[in-house]
Amino acid sequence: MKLLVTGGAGFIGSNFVMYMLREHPDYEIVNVDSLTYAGNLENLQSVESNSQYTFIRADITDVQQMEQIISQGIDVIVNFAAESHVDRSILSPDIFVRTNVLGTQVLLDAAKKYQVTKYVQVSTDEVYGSLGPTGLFTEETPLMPNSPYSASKAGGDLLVRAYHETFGLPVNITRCSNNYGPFQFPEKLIPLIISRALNDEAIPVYGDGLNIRDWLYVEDHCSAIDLVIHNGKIGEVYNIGGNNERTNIYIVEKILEQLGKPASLIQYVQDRLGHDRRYGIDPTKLHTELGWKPVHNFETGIKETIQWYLNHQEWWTRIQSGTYQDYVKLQYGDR
Ligand code: NAD
Ligand code: TDX
Repeated sequence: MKLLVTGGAGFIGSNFVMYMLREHPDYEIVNVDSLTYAGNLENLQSVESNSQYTFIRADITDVQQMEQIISQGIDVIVNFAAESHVDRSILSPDIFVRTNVLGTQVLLDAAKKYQVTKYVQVSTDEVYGSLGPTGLFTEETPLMPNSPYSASKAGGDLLVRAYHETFGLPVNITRCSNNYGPFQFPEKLIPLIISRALNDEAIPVYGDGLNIRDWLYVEDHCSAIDLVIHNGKIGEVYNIGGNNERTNIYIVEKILEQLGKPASLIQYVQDRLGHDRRYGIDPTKLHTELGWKPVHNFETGIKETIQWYLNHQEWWTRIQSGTYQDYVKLQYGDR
């Protein structure tokens, strides 16, 4: 199988590339990534010399480049490429619409033109909006996105659905809860807490800290996508989640405790605009139809993740200092 992974230099994409090369050593993987601030080739050092793996720097909104790449015998496309950070979408929604909506449409057109076997859209539980204290998101929950990020992801999802209904494109959409694990960019909550705590910097907690997220270890997300690629019923949506709901303040306190850092680092700050109160995924369909089970438990997963950030301080300090962006400029120019 020849797999096109877009956004494979980001957090989940790079974990997925490594996971697939390990689980399916006979597959060819083409990783297409434009290397925005969030794309980091350092994540993929362990597979750089694997002959089954190729990296191409390209933007998913570039029709010519996407057609050129997809015309080279791609069987399956897995689209991870996206602008992914909610706070950034509040500051600059335009790039979110460009990559997450237009980029998806460009990939869908090329997938249709070159008749791929399957197109998988990696989406998020945030498209369903916010939950009250009870209930869970199922695949039938109406889309009610609240941030420019989630609205742009919902826009992408609706195009994927439409290409299936209108043109019969063989698609799946996956909607996963919050991921954590190695190689997550230090703007996201968990690596932000770890990196700031290690520097004895204040930890900004939005609002009352009681917003709830449903956390899943990144490798469990990868195994779910692997199953969807192979066994997902064409046209279906699959929710992915680990039944691990935690308040933000629980996460902050847990990490500070594990690092032996004082609770006085916690600083309550102004709430995020449009801040969704609670996410919770019902993953029954994935369990019953595809037999998926997460293997990482949250308490051990978070310990391992903290240890990973302790062992890879150079990785995140290079990102924070901008050295990595200097390298990208040097290596690729301003393209
Ligand atoms: P990330 O921001 O770490 O990585 C995104 C990658 O996409 C980067 O490597 C970036 O360079 C690349 N990219 C961005 N714009 C591009 C473009 N126009 N062309 C080519 N490449 C481009 O994001 P992530 O956290 O790894 O998320 C990956 C996917 O999973 C996203 O689609 C996101 O919506 C989805 N998702 C993420 C989470 C989560 O908790 N992080 C949960 C559910 C779903
Ligand atoms: O400094 C912070 N303080 C804080 O209280 C940050 C960065 C976040 N938060 C809160 C906001 C959220 O309630 O923590 C929670 C998690 O925030 P993020 O890490 O920004 O994630 P979230 O907004 O939940 O979105 C993530 O999960 C779903 C990913 O970024 C998305 O790409 C994915 O779709």
